[in-house]
Amino acid sequence: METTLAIVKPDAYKNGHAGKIIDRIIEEGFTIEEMKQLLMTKEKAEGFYAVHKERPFFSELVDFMSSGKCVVLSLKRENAVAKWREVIGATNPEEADKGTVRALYGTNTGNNAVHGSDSAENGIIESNYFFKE
Ligand code: FUP
Repeated sequence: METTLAIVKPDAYKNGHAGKIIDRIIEEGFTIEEMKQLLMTKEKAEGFYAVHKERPFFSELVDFMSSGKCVVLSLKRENAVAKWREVIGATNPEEADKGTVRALYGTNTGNNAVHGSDSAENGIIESNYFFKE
């Protein structure tokens, strides 16, 4: 079993999509190991996206992620990382396949409704970042 971290980002949360996204997670066969709602501080968001700190969109990304409540979930499933990325679709919702979470609920690359880990190793690191404090 693999672990991935999912986040219902502030745009999706604010627009009332958290419940539908959590339903989808369950329908797709994931087990929710941990789940919490939180308002990230800027520091928490900066730490989470530290890999992007030299990128031009970093401060906008940190402002967005700390702009409102999120739901953070640690998920388990066979092939969890690839499966969740398939379910959420491309980073830019306009390029995401029809029916994916980002196509359904995202607005643009910055406001793209959800997060998914990009490797099994990061799935564990990111889950620990929120649930082993
Ligand atoms: P993803 O793995 O699909 O979440 O995408 P990335 O790790 O490449 O990017 C993480 C977040 O940075 C995205 F969810 C949104 C933001 N981002 C931008 O705002 N602009 C960009 O050009 C790329 C990413």
